[in-house]
Amino acid sequence: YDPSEATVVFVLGGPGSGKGTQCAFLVRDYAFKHLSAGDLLREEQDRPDSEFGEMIKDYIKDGQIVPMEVTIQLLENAMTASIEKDNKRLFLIDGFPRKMDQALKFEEAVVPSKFTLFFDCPEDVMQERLLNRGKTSGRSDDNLESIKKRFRTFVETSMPVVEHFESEGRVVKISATKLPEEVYEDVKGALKEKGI
Ligand code: UP5
Ligand code: MG
Repeated sequence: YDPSEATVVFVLGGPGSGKGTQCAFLVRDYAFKHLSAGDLLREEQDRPDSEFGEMIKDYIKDGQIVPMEVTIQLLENAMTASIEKDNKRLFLIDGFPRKMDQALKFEEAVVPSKFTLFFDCPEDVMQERLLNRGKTSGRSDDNLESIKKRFRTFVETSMPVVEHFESEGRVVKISATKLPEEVYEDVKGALKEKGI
């Protein structure tokens, strides 16, 4: 099997916009396999014999984007495993691509995405959610200093990816400020329109 047989929906949005939360609803109700790039990087970071562990740790704490070779390889491995082991080939790729080079490389070397779900959320709302989550998450980047850096990276580096896809008419924008279940109603409507 190879990942080019897959159907991919990118899930983008600022830090704390609710990507993971909405993906969890989708996995409950649809045949999606959820792949969070951030989760894959954190797993790789914690793998004892990883050659990238220290680098990933530094990038995440600093809100910087890990070099795409690492992230794309982790995604490809996870996609192949999902296709081979579970025969699942419908993917939600959460939190990736967050830089133009990653977007172009992934769509050329792995598979073009079907479309992008973009969760639109103001920074003050995201900040409150992340600080709140930080009380229990144990995530090294759920502190005010890292959060500010993540916002900056998002605006400067990741929004251009969303705008690029938008210019091609390949983005469904969803307002992410309502209750999780209310946001999810809009997500389901969007998927229906896309034939999923
Ligand atoms: N919450 C969610 N929805 C809510 C709602 N509608 N109303 C009220 N509360 C809501 O939600 C965040 C919090 O808000 C939770 O407590 C939730 O209950 C609540 P969540 O669903 O986790 O939001 P999400 O958008 O997934 O936030 P996350 O923090 O995961 O976003 P990031 O994009 O910052 O994190 P990610 O894990 O994707 O990336 C982390 C880092 O990894 C990056 O900064 C980067 O350094 C690195 N990375 C790369 O280098 N390359 C990649 O390709 C990907 C990541
Ligand atoms: Mg997440």
